[in-house]
Amino acid sequence: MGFFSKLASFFKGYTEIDEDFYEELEETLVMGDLGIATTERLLEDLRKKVKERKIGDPSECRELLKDSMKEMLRSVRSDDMYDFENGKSVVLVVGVNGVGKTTTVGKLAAIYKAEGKKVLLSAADTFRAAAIEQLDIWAERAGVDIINGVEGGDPGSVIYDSIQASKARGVDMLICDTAGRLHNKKNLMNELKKINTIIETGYSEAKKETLVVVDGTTGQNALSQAKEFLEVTNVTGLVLTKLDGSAKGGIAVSIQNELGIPVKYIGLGEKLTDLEKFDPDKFVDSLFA
Ligand SMILES: Nc1nc2c(ncn2[C@@H]2O[C@H](COP(=O)(O)OP(=O)(O)OP(=O)(O)O)[C@@H](O)[C@H]2O)c(=O)[nH]1
Ligand SMILES: [Mg+2]
Repeated sequence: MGFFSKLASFFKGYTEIDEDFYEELEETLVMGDLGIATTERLLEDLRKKVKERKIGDPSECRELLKDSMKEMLRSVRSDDMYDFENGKSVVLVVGVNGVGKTTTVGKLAAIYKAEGKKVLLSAADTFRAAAIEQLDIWAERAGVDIINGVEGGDPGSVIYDSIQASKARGVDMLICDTAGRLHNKKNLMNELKKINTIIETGYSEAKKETLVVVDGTTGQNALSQAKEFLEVTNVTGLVLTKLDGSAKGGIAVSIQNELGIPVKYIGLGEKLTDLEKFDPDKFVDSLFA
């Protein structure tokens, strides 16, 4: 059951749309991880619709609110947002430690492989012990090849080797796992810049997709994390993981509204098949179901 399902009884508890109604609604939306800015935008939208359409019955607001959320989510999406999945592409997967990057790389590999694409994984997290073995296991599960570096080695050179291998083997999707933690945050961001340069100069003919992975159970923290990556790299999409562990889900709406970047995939579990493309209508319906 979605967090906003409780709104059904909430709407029934009011006989008219007054300031108390808006105030309580605002509290509920903020509690559902929508954040202040997005909540205010949604309420503004709702007030406008209520006024324009001369709505007096609070229960009608439920559908209006759902529509506003759907419109909000659609507005950050474009017809070509999945274009990188067709043709030669590099998918760079970034995010802070523990959010689900490596798992997402494995799941993406399985999806693309099932679509008949030639997939190669790049184990560019050379920092954390056992990160390479972890990705190796995912490569095996998905049935795809992997280019490994050595622990403590230079991530840039793993990326470089992976690009050469992609060209030589006619790879469609090169998916790169990266470290979530280096000695400090500045190091992490500098490393990402280096990796970007290597991809841009070494594989300029490929489409480039940079996915920031955030953990859906961390609420508004996910938003501030994603913002830091936006400052150093050209983020083209978000992946929201662990939604199976959170009933709230409002973060999916607020993060897209506030960053203007679409969530392209959602993680719904720890298994290979637990990754889906984000569907705004389906998602909003499930929040209210
Ligand atoms: N329930 C659930 N767990 C997930 C999901 N995605 C990842 N996980 C779990 O989250 C934990 C961390 O996942 P990783 O893929 O190792 O995360 P990471 O970002 O690569 O971590 P670092 O490499 O340490 O930065 C693991 O226990 C995963 O099984 C998801 O969608 N749902
Ligand atoms: Mg990892």
